[in-house]
Amino acid sequence: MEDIKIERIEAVIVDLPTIRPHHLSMAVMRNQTMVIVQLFCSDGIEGIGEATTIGGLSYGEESPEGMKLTIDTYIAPLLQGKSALSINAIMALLDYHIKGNNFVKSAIETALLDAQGKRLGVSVATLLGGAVTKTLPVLWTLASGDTEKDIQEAQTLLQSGRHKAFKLKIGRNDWKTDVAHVAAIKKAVGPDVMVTVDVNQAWAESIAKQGIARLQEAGIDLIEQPILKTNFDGLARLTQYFTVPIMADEAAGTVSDAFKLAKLAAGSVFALKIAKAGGLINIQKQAAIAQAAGISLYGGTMLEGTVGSVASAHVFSTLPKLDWGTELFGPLLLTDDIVKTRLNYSNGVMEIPQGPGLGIELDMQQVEKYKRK
Ligand code: MUC
Ligand code: MG
Repeated sequence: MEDIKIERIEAVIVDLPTIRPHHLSMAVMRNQTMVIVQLFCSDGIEGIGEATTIGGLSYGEESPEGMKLTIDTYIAPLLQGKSALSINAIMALLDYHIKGNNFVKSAIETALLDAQGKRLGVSVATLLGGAVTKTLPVLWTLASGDTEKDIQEAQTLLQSGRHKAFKLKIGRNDWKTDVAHVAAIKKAVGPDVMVTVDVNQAWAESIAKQGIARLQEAGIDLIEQPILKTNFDGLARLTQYFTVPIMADEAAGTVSDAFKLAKLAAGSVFALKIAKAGGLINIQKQAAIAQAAGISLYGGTMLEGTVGSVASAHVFSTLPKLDWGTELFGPLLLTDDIVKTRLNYSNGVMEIPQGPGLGIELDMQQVEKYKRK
């Protein structure tokens, strides 16, 4: 194949309202801000990607505004004129010149994979070795900030069959109040519905020991990131102490984090997210580490819109064992979308688009409508 160059890269900030406020320990979201990347190649093919975080700078170390600036100022000039055909070479070049900034790197890698898939007429999952499934289980996060509203939301979703499992976000209140909130929801949905809890680092280790004991008693299936992400030893202690599985989310950022956690047996499950890992290829590396260490996997989200969720879905679909399913519900939390065809969610699963590349197309009128001016 003759060489094909990257001609230009454009990044826009898109703000979409959420269907209701989404309460996390560190922020309340009323809209979601996505950085949408378009990568134009010399053969006329365009790849798309998404860099999204949660609550400005309250979750990750990259803000939407900073991500756009990084792309415009550093990445676009660096990649202009480079070959679009070796994604590994481009990612190595980015790692050499740009430290960190994994959310942005994930968006660029996604756009390169999308373009390459379109060029070769195959899906991103095929480029990554091939999918083992065309659908993925997707849970829903109850985080309205109100116990009764959460119970109603759960019941409506169970009745419609769209979701069969839930994740609860806690850590904003006194731990006993939070545990009572979780226990009430678990009791309402019953023993057959999987309920997991994400503390988003809010507990000290001593509180976590008391809180997790109560959550375990209440029948909660999985505890996500109870303590500070840097406390790997504490996560190992909790993992060993409790029967209920403990999941590393914020702690399991990069490939190297996954290796260190696996060495310490800190966490019995890893939440994989393309943004934290710096791309889809690194997800497969993290998954290999987890698999070798006997750690289970969960397909996480940075609450991306459709572009980022589909990119995540493609790589998650290549993993032979995703014991805890996924939380790729981001597009459903938004009132509108910026792609031509919205994703299909029903019967507890999402359908992964099967066309070339990501298998989705931006609706430029919608992008224009929600683009930050
Ligand atoms: C997180 O920490 O897991 C994922 C789902 C959700 O509601 O929040 C995110 C962030
Ligand atoms: Mg989490």
